Order: sequence, then C-alpha cells, then structure tokens
Amino acid sequence: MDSKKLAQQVTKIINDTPIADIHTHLYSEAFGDLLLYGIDELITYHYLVAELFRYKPELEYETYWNMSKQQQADLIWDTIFVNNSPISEAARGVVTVLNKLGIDAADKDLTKIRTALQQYSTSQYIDKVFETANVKYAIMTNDPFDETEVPVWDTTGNSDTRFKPALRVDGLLNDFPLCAKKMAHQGFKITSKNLDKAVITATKDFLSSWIEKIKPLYIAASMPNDLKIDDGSDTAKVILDCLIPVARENNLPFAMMIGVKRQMNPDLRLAGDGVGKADVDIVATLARENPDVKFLVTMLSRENQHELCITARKFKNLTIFGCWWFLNNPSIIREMTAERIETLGLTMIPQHSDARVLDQIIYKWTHSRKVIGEVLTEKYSDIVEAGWPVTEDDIKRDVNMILGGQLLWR
Ligand code: FIX
Ligand code: ZN
Repeated sequence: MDSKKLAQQVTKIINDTPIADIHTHLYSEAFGDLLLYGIDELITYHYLVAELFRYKPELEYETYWNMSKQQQADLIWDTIFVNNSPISEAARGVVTVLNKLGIDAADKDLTKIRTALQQYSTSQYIDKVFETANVKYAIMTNDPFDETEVPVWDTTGNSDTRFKPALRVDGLLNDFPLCAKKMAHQGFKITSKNLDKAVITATKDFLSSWIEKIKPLYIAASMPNDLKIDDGSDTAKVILDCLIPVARENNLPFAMMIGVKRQMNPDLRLAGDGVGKADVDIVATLARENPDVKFLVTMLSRENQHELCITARKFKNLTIFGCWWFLNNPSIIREMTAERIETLGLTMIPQHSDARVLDQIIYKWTHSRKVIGEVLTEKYSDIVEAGWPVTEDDIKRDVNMILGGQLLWR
C-alpha cells in the first residue's frame, strides 16, 4: 500500500469507528440542568473564560461573573471571535462544532447562530450531536455528594445507554469532614469526622451502596500534583483504606487523574485551576502493592508523560488514558500519542474528550481523530517499510482496540 493510500485508509477507519469516550462531564437528559449544551454554553466554556481575560486585562473578574450567561457569551464572542481570530484550540473548537452542524458562521452573527440552533429539542440535539461526533457512549462524572445529582439517582436514574456512569469521589479526598456530614445525612453510620476504623467501614459501605445504585464503570478521583500517600493524611487514608479496597471488592477499576493545582487563581472560578508535576512513583507503588486492582491513570503535566509510559510498561494492572485538559492540544496529543505507541504499542487509551458541554464531543473528537490518525499512519508506514504487511482489517482491529473502549474491560 502506498503512503497516500495508507493515510486515506487510516483516516477513514478512524472516522468510521464509534468512540467510547471514557471521561466526560456530560449527563443524560434525565439529569436536567446538569446537561449543558448549546452555543452560549460552548462559548462560555471555562477554557475560553480564561482566554477572555488574556485579551481583556482591564475587565474586572466580578464584572464578568455578574453578567447573564448570554451577556458573557456575547462578550467572549466579540472579544475572541470577532475582534481577534479564534485560533486557540478551545476557540477553534467552537468553529469546528458550527461547521460540522452545518451552521454558516461566516458573518460572525451570534444571534443568527442562536436562532439556527433553536430548531432542535433537547433529545433531538443529543441524537444529532452523538451522530455527528460518531461517539457510541460517553462516561459521565457522577458525584454522590452533589445535591442536584443525588435526587436523580434516587428517582428516575439514567436509562439512556449513550451515557454511562462513573463514581467520582473527589469530595472524600478534598474535604472529608464535609462528606462525613453528607454521608450521615444519607443514612450512613458516621460517628466521627475522623477516619477511624468505624468511619472507614461506614465510608466503604457508602461507596458500595452507590456502586450498587448507579453501577459505575469505574471509581474515579482527581488528585493534586503534590499528592502523597505515605503521610497518614485523610487523602492517603481515603485512597488506601477506602477507595482501593472498595475497587477490589467490586472488581472495578480505580481511575486516578493526577496533577491539578486547584484554584491557582480563585477569581477565575472553574477556569482558575492550574497544573504541576507530580510524583509518578506513587502510581508505581499503588500498582505494585495492589496487583489485583486495575488502575486507569492520566496525568496532567507534560513532564510526567514519559515516566508514566515507562511505569505502565512495568505493571499489567495499569492502563494510561487521555491527553487531559491542558494537554488536549494537537501539538501535545501528537507527541504523547507517538510516545505511548512507541513504548506501549496499542495497550493504552489515547484520548478522552473531557467535554463539559455536549456539543464539544464534536470538536474534541474531530481534532483528536485527526492527530491520532496522523501518528498511526506514520507508525504503520514505518512497519510497512520494515517489511510488515498491514491490511485494512488490521487497522480496523487496532483502532477499535484503542478508541472503542476495549481496554476498559481488561
Ligand atoms: O477534574 C476533572 O475531571 C477536570 O477534567 C475538570 O474538572 C476540568 O475543569 C476540565 O474541564 C478539564 O477539561
Ligand atoms: Zn474532567
């Protein structure tokens, strides 16, 4: 196969393969306002909020936060899209979404775009977005401490199989005393806000009952760059004494998302988190000491990526995934995907969307598919050149392995 034909074939197969999106912040319609979608949500995505203040340093944070959602969207649109070119990854994403939905944005008229999108009901829009993105399912971020979410699980639950649950327990790591109160409120026998033996047992019961209730595909938490597991802190106890044992007992993977510097600038609210290098040895220690627990790991710092790949080579119970958040840029996806294929072959999950707004799965996957396809083409060309035949079926099998969710189940 010549290289042009190979590139065309890889591109087609990647575009035709339905994606298993293993980490998003999306929800099915049953969750009401928790499902964000539409042009104003797209434009006010927190990545673009941070960029707004780069273009407008004279703008007071509070002035922005006091605006209505539509006013915020108008301001970001004028600033980033009209008075400048939407050239950053997040801004380009909005352009890609409009283009893929067949909306002509050439005259930069936001009111017209809003009107064009009003033709869809919520459920029609969900269908349209999933079809356009060619995503077979999106794994949600389900928080058992969230006051909007808990009543949904206690009543209707989720019946839309395009949205699959994941139990997300950051609260336990970040503010155990507050979660202790909430667990007690949900009827669990929490006798103190300290993680003593009885409280650990009650916390595990709480987690197990939520696993029974929502049937998650994994248990997950994001963790700071300065995470420690040997300091006897609440965080360490929650990880070692609650989450890992519960993951083991329920035969569920434990997903660790490591490297956030939460609220580096609190004035930016959700847009105010940053990144820092973390200690990859923590991942190695946990994987080594818990060979019967499967770990899904993504790290936020570019500097951690090579060490993480090598660590994954050492532990069959460790699967790395995604180019998370600040790494979800074409130049970095290219580098990380090549590095991962070179060290791990196809035994990794190259990407997740992290979409917070439904429509974003369209652009996140259009952009990622392109880069992953280019890297794969290069890697196939290299083995063809070395004398190995690569068939269409081979490529289909491989792409389905890395993008179709198969590695979640191993
Ligand atoms: O913790 C997470 O799951 C992060 O992905 C988010 O909280 C973050 O705000 C985000 O949207 C990243 O893409
Ligand atoms: Zn996320």
